[in-house]
Amino acid sequence: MLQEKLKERTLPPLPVVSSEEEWEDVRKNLLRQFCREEYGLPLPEAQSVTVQVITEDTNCLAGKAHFYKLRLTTRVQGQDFSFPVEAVVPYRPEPVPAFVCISFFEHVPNFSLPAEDVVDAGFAAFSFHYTDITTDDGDFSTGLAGLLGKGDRSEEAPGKLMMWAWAAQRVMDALQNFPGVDPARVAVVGHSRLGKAALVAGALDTRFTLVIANESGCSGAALSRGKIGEDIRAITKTFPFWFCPAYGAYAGREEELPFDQHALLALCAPRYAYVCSASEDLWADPTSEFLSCVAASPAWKALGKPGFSAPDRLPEVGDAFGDGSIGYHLRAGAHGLLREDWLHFLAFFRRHLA
Ligand code: GTR
Repeated sequence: MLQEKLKERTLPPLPVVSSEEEWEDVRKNLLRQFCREEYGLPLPEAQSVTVQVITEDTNCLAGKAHFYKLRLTTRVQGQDFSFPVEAVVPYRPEPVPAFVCISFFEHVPNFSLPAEDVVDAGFAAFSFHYTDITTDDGDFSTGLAGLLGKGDRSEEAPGKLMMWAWAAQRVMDALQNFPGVDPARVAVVGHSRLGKAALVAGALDTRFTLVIANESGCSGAALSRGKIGEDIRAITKTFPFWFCPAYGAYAGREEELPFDQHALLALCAPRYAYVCSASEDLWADPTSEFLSCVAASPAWKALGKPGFSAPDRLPEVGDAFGDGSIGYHLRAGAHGLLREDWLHFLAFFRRHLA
């Protein structure tokens, strides 16, 4: 039944590969296409990242965790760019897995980060506030955009999603050597526009072992072809600055895209990906998010991984599919990142990577 539904979407097929080496080449080409047509060219990596502890509390959550208020200073193209990060790291005998949260909030915990649940499950969380990187508007003259982009809005110039993704990668740089954290088990997570940014970060940087896109919708995890709610015309009209200018050419012309968003998910293979939808979030379109997981699955299967494991039907509210390499759940309610979503991420992360 799901294959029939997918046929209606007339997706460009994923390239077929038979080995991880072959996949690496194919992956790079696919990533290049996404950059050129949708998100813009990647920013230069940092030459160095230094971590300064601004304040810390060794008795966080009544003694369960170490809280940090950090400042990360990145050296990039001979210039410094710095931003704040807040973190909780549970006290455990062994290094713990961690989340990098691209966040709408400045502090930890916050309305979208149930830090105590995360800590109790044995995970650390590092969170940065997205507008500390670059403003969420068409201003490309300040913050990271001003520093690295110099106001460039040529066709393939990076949009804001690419810049938030870059910052998540810099947090990942810092985690390569952070007390109590295992850099081999780090997830990147974001909600909505920041779920799109998390997918970009996960596509660019294979050090993220799990990529979580919460209700990322249009130009995130959801298929563009046949999507209801927000489409490329709507998103590039209201938020042209999230993307490279070239993406605007696909407004109302989804069929002409050389890829669809399932291929962005596939760029996580053979690592793990997690997609979630909320039943009332029709603007994001849960069905198109779910079908994207189905369509991405062959990328994992080709590499001998389980892919997406779900029954051959559309999801019902309350369903959670966590057996495969791609996890998915559909919760009741409206657009938002809730504790309920986090409990699913924690269960998936523990099941596959703890
Ligand atoms: C909406 C936008 C979506 C989604 C959301 C959000 O206005 O249309 O693509 O990203 O914002 O980030 O909350």
